[in-house]
Amino acid sequence: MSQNKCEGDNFRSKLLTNICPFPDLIDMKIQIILGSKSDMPVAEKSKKILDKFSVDYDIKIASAHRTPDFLKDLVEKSDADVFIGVAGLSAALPGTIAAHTTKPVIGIPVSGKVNLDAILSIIQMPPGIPVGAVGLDRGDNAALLAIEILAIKDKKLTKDLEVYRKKMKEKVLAK
Ligand code: C2R
Repeated sequence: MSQNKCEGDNFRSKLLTNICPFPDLIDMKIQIILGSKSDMPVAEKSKKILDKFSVDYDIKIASAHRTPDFLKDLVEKSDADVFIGVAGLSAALPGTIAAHTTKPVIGIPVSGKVNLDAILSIIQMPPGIPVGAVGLDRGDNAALLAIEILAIKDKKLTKDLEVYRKKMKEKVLAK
């Protein structure tokens, strides 16, 4: 059971008194954070994979640039095992998430007019604060990588990943 201070006997009353600002974070494995709601199509790809593997997740919009305090609070209070940060343009978001946690962070650069701006912002982290990066708009791969991290300690997820790859292989060979 997680140690989120929002849970327990008083959970409902805490909710009512607004002590618990992130009630849906409880027992959640993956926290997806979008820099803007305009990034939602990329998160939809992650959702599809996470739903397929029945992995719990939560999606929030929080920006390193626009809502720095909210983002810090969200990351520090989260019980998630893995974070996924989705951002375009000058994509400080995944790196800033990583600055507030020692848990693994996967960054998804969102495509735009330039593309390299977001890719390099996520990949070129200074030594000491790593962020794993997937390709442009690759919400699906970010979710799979997050599942692979969780699967290290979860035999069922490992099995499910094996089945997923087997089906993918069969599909490729059938063409
Ligand atoms: P709007 O569509 O809201 O103008 O956002 C978002 O991820 C989005 O792709 C345009 C783009 O700005 C990005 N954004 C960041 C950050 N906050 C928003 N890169 C950040 O903190 O890194």
